[in-house]
Amino acid sequence: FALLTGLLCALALLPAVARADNPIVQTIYTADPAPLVHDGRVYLYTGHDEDGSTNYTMKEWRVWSSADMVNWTDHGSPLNLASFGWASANAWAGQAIYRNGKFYWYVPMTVRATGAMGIGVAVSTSPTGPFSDALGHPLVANGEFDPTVFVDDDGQAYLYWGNPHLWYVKLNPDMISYSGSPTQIPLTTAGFGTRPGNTSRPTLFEEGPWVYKRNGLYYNVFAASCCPEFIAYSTAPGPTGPWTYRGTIMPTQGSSFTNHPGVIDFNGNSYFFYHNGALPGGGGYTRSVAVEKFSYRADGTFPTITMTTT
Ligand code: FUB
Repeated sequence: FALLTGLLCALALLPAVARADNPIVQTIYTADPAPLVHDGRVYLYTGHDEDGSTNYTMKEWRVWSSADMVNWTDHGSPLNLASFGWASANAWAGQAIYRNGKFYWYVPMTVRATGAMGIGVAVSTSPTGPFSDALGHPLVANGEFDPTVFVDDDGQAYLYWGNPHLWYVKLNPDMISYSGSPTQIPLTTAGFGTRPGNTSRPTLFEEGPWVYKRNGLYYNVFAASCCPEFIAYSTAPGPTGPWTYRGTIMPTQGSSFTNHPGVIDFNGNSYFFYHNGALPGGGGYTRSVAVEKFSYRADGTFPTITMTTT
């Protein structure tokens, strides 16, 4: 009995480590994966589908991490709506990035004063937090959401976001202010594909951009069409375009009508993160983050990636 008690006490002191295939998180419903590679680990920032209600009950973000893409540590929720005094609801899809010794986490929420979506930025010296509101007000607030952040090789940082439009702004080196005004990226069918039968939104771009650079080519991976969404991508010779539509990465599959991409290279492999409704009770408001290992083709294009659905 003493041995068993000792073992249980020792286990209680360890961080929570879950061994998972897909979905990565099997204890709660999670959505909107945003992976970050830092110092030999993958940090996975997610949203939390809290009660399955059809209006999204999402009040916090969560962090998980792994050194091997198999065993994941649960770091809890180091950021939530209450961290932002100006926000009232909708802790939706964000992304975190490391720069100059700090972690900056860009997250969209409803702005209480206007009832429209805005994007805040939280800061921490640790990838697992605690994070706090860096500004006390939204960084940008034009009613649109789903930020992605990217620092180019020349040190210029960009924040992109949007639904129904696609916006970008150049961030200052402090990562919590910007120069110039938010600018719309033209949503042309050459750049973002053609949405069949929809004249109000002629291109496939719906939401959830994920912008990065690989081998000199700029990628914008995004949730396409609605609904259900699939994941598609465009490429460009520069961070602001001109974008060329390159096709589908992950077709519509499973019981979630949304999907949301995150792409990284880690330890010599490429990984595509997404969400679906694969947990028991899963669906459009009870989602789960998942990941697939993939290889780019020699010319830098994506293969078709299918979901793990069981
Ligand atoms: O999770 C809430 C919203 O659903 C996200 O902001 C979108 O990307 C979609 O996944």
